Amino acid sequence: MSTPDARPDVRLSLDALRDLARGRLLGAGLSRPHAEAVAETMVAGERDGCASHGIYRLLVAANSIARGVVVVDAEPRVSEPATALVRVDGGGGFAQLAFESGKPRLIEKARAGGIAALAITNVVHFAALWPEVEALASEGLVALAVTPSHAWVAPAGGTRPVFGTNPIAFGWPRPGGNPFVFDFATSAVARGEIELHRRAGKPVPDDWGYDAAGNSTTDAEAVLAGAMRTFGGHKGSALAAMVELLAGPLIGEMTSRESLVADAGRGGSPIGGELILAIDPAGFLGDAVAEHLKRAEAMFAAIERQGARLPSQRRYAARQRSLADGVVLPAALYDDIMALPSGE
Ligand code: NDP
Ligand code: PYC
Repeated sequence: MSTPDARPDVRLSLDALRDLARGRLLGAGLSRPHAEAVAETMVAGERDGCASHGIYRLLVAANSIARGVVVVDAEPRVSEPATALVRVDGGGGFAQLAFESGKPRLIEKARAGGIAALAITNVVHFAALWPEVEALASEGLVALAVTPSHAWVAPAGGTRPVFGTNPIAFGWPRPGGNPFVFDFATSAVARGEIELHRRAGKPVPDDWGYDAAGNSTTDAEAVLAGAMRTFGGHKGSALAAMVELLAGPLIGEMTSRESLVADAGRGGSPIGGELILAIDPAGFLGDAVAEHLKRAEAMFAAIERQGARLPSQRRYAARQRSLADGVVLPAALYDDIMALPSGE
């Protein structure tokens, strides 16, 4: 990969970015349905100013494909093991198409029964979770999504990796507005952020992780080779364990340790599952939904009245700017992407 230089950054419209992403994913060998689904999440990440899970992920996805971690033409298989459950076997492909395949039945079941769960299994996962919970909350549902990754993160009190970076994403519908959404790793920061620091040759804060000997370090490369820290000490550590359990053993899928073993040193993205819960507020509240969603709005207003911001507000503002002006890619990243073969 190239190092940062003084060349000008590259501005692209979202349509041009989508074409670029789809073309490179096809060039890497992905089938068209996968290439379109995967490109969409990368474009959404870049559009919303999420650099660690935006178009940079093209390099990550291409690497996983090149190393034989991904079934490039997998066809997700949807089943319904119980009234409130949807299961999608992703067939070893990327997670995005598996989610798209299960989403319609998840929504229908949540509306019919008040609550439903989607277990996605047998997928390769490199993406942010907010596009999924935002999509469900935009349908009027409350949503929670979790997925393990590779064992990169030490439990609080230890210095050797056990957990993945294990994100938790939550979405809440807001009448007449964008949903309330948060989505963060249970590690101090997403691994992608440390990778971006390494690419840029920048040090990381000394509370992001340890080197391989268990010492705190500001060297991004050393943290990547050592262990990351959980956020919030024992609290993040327990939440990371919860994510492992919910999207691992509960749905018959791998923990982050098992995912790393399955990777067998190839350096691909995490392999395993994801659990998504969807709750229809009307299931609990019936005709009183509007009244109680209004009370949620009062809470959001109380947060904002203090000058504090809601999670996802920065993202929605970035989205507006990107829709109007396109996005700007660092020259080195653009060059690395352009060096990938195009399939269009
Ligand atoms: P951050 O620590 O940056 O936290 C992101 C969340 O916190 C966003 O919802 C963000 O909203 C909100 N937020 C940030 N600052 C504030 C603030 N001052 N006030 C209110 N809300 C705030 O993210 P991470 O580095 O932990 O994770 C980044 C991404 O990495 C996530 O999308 C996650 O899904 C992804 N990831 C994926 C993994 C996988 O295995 N697939 C593993 C780990 C991470 P906003 O966006 O509006 O700023
Ligand atoms: O940034 O930690 C991360 C990550 C892992 C898998 C996808 N993103």
